[in-house]
Parts: sequence; C-alpha cells; structure tokens
Amino acid sequence: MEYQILKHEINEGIALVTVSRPQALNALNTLFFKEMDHLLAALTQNDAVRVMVLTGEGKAFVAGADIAEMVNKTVMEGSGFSRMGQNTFRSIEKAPFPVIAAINGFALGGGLELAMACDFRIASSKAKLGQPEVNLGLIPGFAGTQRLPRLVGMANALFLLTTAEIIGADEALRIGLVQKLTEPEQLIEEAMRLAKSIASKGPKAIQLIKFTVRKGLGMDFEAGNDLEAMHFGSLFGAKSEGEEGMKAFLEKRPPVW
Ligand code: CO8
Repeated sequence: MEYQILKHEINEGIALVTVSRPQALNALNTLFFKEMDHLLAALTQNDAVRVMVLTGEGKAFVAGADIAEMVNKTVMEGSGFSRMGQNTFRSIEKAPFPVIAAINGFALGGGLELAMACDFRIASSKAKLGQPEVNLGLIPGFAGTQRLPRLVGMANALFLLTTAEIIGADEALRIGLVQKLTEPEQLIEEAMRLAKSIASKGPKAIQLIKFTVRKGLGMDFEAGNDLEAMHFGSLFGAKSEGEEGMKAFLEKRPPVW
C-alpha cells in the first residue's frame, strides 16, 4: 500500500510512525484509519518490531477527527466512523509490542483518544491536550469516554470532557495523562531512548507484560492472578528466555535473547 498520511521507518527493532497531514494539523480522516490498519497489520507480523513510537508532524500530534469530513455525516455514518476509529485504536492496544505516544503538540479530541490507545505517553513541554468535542456539540467517539476515566479517574475525566478545557503538558503530567515531559527538541530522542531500552529487555517478557496487564484489567483480581502465574511460568524451563536472563545475571554477562 502507498501511504499518503503515515510515514514510517524501522530501525533496530523500533518502528517510528509519524502522522503527516500537517496542513490539517494531522486531523484523522477515513484514509488515516485505512492506512493505520494496514500498517499495524504489517508491523504486527514483523518479528523484528519490538516497540512502536507514534508522533505527529508539525505543530500538532493530532488535532482531532477531521471535522470537514464529519460535518455532513448521517446518524448511521457517524456511528460507522466512530466504530472504525474504535476498531483501529483497539488494534493499537492489542499490538504485540508496546506503543509509545510522543506528543509533540496539540492532542485534541480524537488526537488525545489516539494517544490514550497507546501504552504510555511522553509529551513535549509545549503539548496541549484536551477533549473539546462538546464545543462542537459532540462527544468523543473513539473510546475517549472509556479510556480517559480509566487513565485519570472519573472526576478528572468528567472535568476535561465537560469543560473542554485544553491543558498544558505540566497539568497532563500531574493528573497522570502523560508519564514524562521533555523539551520539544528532545522529544523524539527521548522516545527512541525509552523504546531502545524496552527493546533490549526479554522480548517475550515485554509481550507478556502488555498482554497480562491489559487483559487482567478486564478480569477479577483472582482471574488476573491466575493469568499472571500462567504467563510467569511460561518464561521458565530449558532454553527459555527466563533461564537465559537469570543465568546471564548469575554469570555476570549480558543476556542473549
Ligand atoms: N479537523 C479538520 N481540520 C482541522 C482540524 C480538525 N480537527 N483541526 C485543525 N484543522 C485545520 C484547520 O481548519 C485549518 O485549515 P485551513 O488552513 O484550511 O483553514 C488548519 O487545520 C490549521 O488550523 P488552525 O488555523 O485552526 O490552527 P491554529 O493554530 O489557529 O489553531 C487549534 C489550532 C486550536 C488546534 C484549532 O485548529 C482547533 O481548534 N482545531 C479543532 C480542535 C477540535 O475541536 N478537535 C476535536 C475534533 S472532534 C473529534 O475529534 C471527535 C472525535 C470522535 C469522532 C467520533 C466519530 C463519530
């Protein structure tokens, strides 16, 4: 597939994906979702990919769903657009590698929803985040009503969703919406540093961490413990990743995964 909106490069196990439609502040249209579905399928099938970093080109990460595309939609089309976005964002959550959002600027509406579907977020100190849908007489449609309260708690979520207030990076860090801040010019460098660090760990362990945490959140505590014990056990045994990691520690050498 020829990509018109998504740029990507893969180096040393890290896929750097850039949303590149800066003339519309990277607003999410149907073509974006088609391209992201296609790219995610390809990256998911590529064993070399250990971590994905997602960012935006220009002054926005993503300034929302494409308002010009949405304005004339019918009820059915509106629901369909919402479903399409929800499905793509679920695929990000389900990807077998961690996905880091590197928020370089505006992350508004569907753009913040996209960042929230990633496993964690680092932001430029100049980033601006918010869910301004109610200004347009809308609500989030790409699972923002579901992910935001899970990430920052119900009251913080309802505050952002009902006031449409755009918050700065410091405030986003304070409420736990982003995990780390950097100077704007260091954002990608820092995202790549974190990605490389993750890519150097036991690959199966990283995959199982993501799966166990995400799956476990939807389970009761006992069932989550069962899942953890099963996955913990799967890392043991002859020639396993766990055996190599523990032997390497005891032999004072780097592990060979
Ligand atoms: N959609 C389409 N075009 C956009 C969007 C957008 N979300 N955001 C910006 N643009 C366009 C502008 O129209 C403008 O285009 P043009 O140059 O042709 O006039 C260009 O990008 C540059 O934008 P501005 O001139 O406005 O740039 P400023 O720096 O002055 O302002 C802002 C930046 C504050 C980010 C401003 O652009 C803005 O407020 N954008 C809209 C933000 C917004 O409301 N986002 C939420 C959209 S709704 C949404 O995301 C719902 C998600 C769920 C959908 C569910 C499906 C049913």
